[in-house]
Amino acid sequence: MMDLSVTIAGVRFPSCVMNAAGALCVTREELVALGRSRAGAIVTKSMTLEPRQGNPEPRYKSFPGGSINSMGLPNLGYQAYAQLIPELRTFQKPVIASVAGFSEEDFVTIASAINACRPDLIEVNLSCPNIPGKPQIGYDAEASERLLKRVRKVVSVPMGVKLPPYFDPAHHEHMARMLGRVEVDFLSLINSVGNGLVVDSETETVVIKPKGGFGGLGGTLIKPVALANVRAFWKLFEGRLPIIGTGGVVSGADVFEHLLCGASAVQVGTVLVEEGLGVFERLETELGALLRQKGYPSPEACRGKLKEL
Ligand code: HRO
Repeated sequence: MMDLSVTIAGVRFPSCVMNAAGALCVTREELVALGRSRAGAIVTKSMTLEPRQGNPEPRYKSFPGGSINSMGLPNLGYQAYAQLIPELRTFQKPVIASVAGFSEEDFVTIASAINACRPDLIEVNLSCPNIPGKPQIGYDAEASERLLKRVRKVVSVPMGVKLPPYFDPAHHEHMARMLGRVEVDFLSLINSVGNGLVVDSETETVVIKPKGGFGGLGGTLIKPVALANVRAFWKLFEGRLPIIGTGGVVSGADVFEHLLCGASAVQVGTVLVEEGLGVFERLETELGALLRQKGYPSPEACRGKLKEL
């Protein structure tokens, strides 16, 4: 089996495939299971100040081509994750703590307390699409800059930002200029494509309950959006800011496409929920075989090497 380890912001990952925040990573049991699995890291559910039940069910549904969710940040609250981090650090892989909140103050409080537990990295989630009445912070560059500058001051471990998808080069450029003014160490691209609507024509209904059926889209159908965002930020930072690609990874070939676009590693959400923890070994096998067949000795060897016509 090919060595699929990678280094991001100075941290070594034993494999370049890990879970996406939100996917099978809310409870202690789920996080420990990720630790025991072949996942390249343990990424936590985005945490808030208080424990949360999340939105009413049904709130996740898969369909041919992807998934829609409006979980509403169900999580144990940051103090529970702070207590868990020492145990999670005993697995031989990085722990990435995903931090969320409902105000700038929340993010600072949580990031500061979690940083003190020394996760290997912190991912600041600026892109939850599912809180009624709360727009995604990542669509407001000025608010994002204010928040990230405050969080940066209290975080000493490598700090990354989980961004929503953008659909215009002007937005990629505007965000990249903002991120250049904040010392971020990596990017996680992309969160779900927010506020999609899936309809069941048989029952003539929406398929999830919160927000009238609107929710974040994931899975195969968002892969081109994810690849475009990985590529756009890779180019804007001239390959000097590590990117974790998320969106539409179902096969080793999908991982390879993210790497070609500039990702250093990838995260899996929908396919992990649908297939379970065995997905990590399958993706490693598929990616390893594909890289070997193409003559690449490592994931790093193909990073960013996408050819243009
Ligand atoms: O919990 C959620 O509803 C959720 C979050 Cl926080 C997020 O960042 N992305 C998503 O698709 N769902």
